[in-house]
Amino acid sequence: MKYYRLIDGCESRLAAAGTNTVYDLTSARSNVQSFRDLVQAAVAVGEDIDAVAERMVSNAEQIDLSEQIIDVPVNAEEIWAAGVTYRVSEEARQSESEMPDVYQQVYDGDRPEIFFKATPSRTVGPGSAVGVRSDSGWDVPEPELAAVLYDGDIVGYTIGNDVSSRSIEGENPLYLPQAKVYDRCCSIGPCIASPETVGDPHDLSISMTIDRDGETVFEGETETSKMVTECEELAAAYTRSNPTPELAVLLTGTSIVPEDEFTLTEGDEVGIEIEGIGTLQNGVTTV
Ligand code: DO4
Ligand code: MG
Repeated sequence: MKYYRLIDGCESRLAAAGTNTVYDLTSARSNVQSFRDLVQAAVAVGEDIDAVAERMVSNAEQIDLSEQIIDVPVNAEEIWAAGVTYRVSEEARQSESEMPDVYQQVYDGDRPEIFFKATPSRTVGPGSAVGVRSDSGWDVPEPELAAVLYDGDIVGYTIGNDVSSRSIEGENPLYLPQAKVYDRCCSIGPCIASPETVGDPHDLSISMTIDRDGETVFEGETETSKMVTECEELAAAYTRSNPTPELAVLLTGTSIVPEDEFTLTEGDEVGIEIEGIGTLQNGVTTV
């Protein structure tokens, strides 16, 4: 199943989408208002989230998702990200950087690059604008498969946009936190797909389009099979010697990089689609 967080006035509701039907799970159990509530219920009875949700749907109202306001699908305390997990990312960073060797060493090395990306206050959901920094001249969206972790274990997958300043990171790799962490630097959504729904996370197509003034200015697609380090290994590297929060999101690295001449501009519309999960749409604003 796929799980959506809906805005209902000041409250939120949890919806579950099967193949043809979407159910308002909160209408079946008023204390299940979020993905966190569902996972906690599943952990308490030792079942997976789909099994718990499937028992709830017989008492749940059916809804039309197109009439709903969809929010960030999970209020994770921390969002982290892996880097240089696809050859295309390694090559792009080598070409932008004054210090290219560090990227090759990470791509070839045993220890993956894992970095802090965002807090909830810096994260936007579907339909909201992501940010490009006012002090950056070269910015890109980074379309990434994202794992959702509960107590360090993967409990679902979503789509992440690791919006990044290539000019700031390119100037010096030690500027990475400023290239990566700022207002509206991250988007996740539109839903969380259960591991059973996604199937093999390393066998998914992923594509990105960027529209400007009604015209498509970038289109690219690839496969998560090109990822050099698997999601479980990235999650293990993130949680090792690191007390992780109850809920966290781990972006798994970018697989599509626009050509060097491209930079994101205020007003652009970015669409990222991952097979089995959906499409994450965001505008762009200067922050
Ligand atoms: O090394 C810098 C960040 C890499 C990254 O964000 C990616 O490969 O997606
Ligand atoms: Mg990235």
